[in-house]
Amino acid sequence: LPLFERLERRIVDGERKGLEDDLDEALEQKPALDIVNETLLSGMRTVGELFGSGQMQLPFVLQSAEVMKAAVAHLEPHMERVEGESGTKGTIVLATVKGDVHDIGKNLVDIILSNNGYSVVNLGIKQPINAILDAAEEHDADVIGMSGLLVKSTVVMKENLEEINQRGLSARWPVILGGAALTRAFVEDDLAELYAGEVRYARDAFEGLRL
Ligand code: B1M
Repeated sequence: LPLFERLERRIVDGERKGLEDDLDEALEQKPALDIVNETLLSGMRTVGELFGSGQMQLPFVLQSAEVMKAAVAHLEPHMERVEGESGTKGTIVLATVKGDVHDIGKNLVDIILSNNGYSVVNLGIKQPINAILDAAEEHDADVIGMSGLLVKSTVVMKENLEEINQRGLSARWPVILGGAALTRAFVEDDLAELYAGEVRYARDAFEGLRL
């Protein structure tokens, strides 16, 4: 297979051997972020479709995710960064919500924001709202970012916003929400209506950066 098709295939097949060599070759032709966005994410989309239609079993999805993570880790040092202002633009506390283990997208958001001058406190996966609010307080965060890929995570996000409201903290923390199960309309119409502060939807890591 040609290089970029082979790389995409590696994600789908969860084939790690020779990954780094292919990525190095790809880096000679394209910026690291283009490789992520055009090739690797396309492979992950295929994995999602195969899994969703019952053509791929969970352990293989996990393998694909591992290869995806290894690829992103290999590419990260090559990603463009804004020099000389690391962490000076503001602080975001970032977490995958309670009950959800998906973290590839969240970690991409971390990389993109960190490389562009924001300080990111990445709490990891399955984070209850208490932990998110404690970290936001401790780090004097400017924004809270929540990620979730499961449909049930959209419910958790709603409950989290209600909890922030109830604690009277919504004016203090604007919230950015992202993840494949959300829609812009759900966040910016339904959730924005119930949240007393500002809540916005980010379709991808770059929209997160812009917000
Ligand atoms: Co799971 N999984 N998974 N999974 N998985 C999905 C989400 C699913 C859609 C697959 C499918 O059925 N087609 C489905 C959810 C269905 C639903 O809820 N209706 C699903 C399921 C069902 C499950 C399990 C329940 C399976 C099971 O156990 N039977 C289980 C859940 C466990 C749990 O969470 N409690 C599970 C487990 C797993 C693995 C562990 C095997 C693995 C995750 C590994 C990991 O993350 N460390 C996995 C994977 C890999 C997927 C798919 C195939 C790919 C997800 C991914 O990494 N995409 C996924 C299919 C899909 O999404 N269509 C699927 C690449 C990533 C870069 O995209 O995270 O969307 P994404 O991030 C994007 C944007 O959304 C955005 O930016 C990123 C791009 O720039 N973004 C943000 C994300 N967060 C943001 C935050 C922001 C801003 C932007 O600001 C705060």
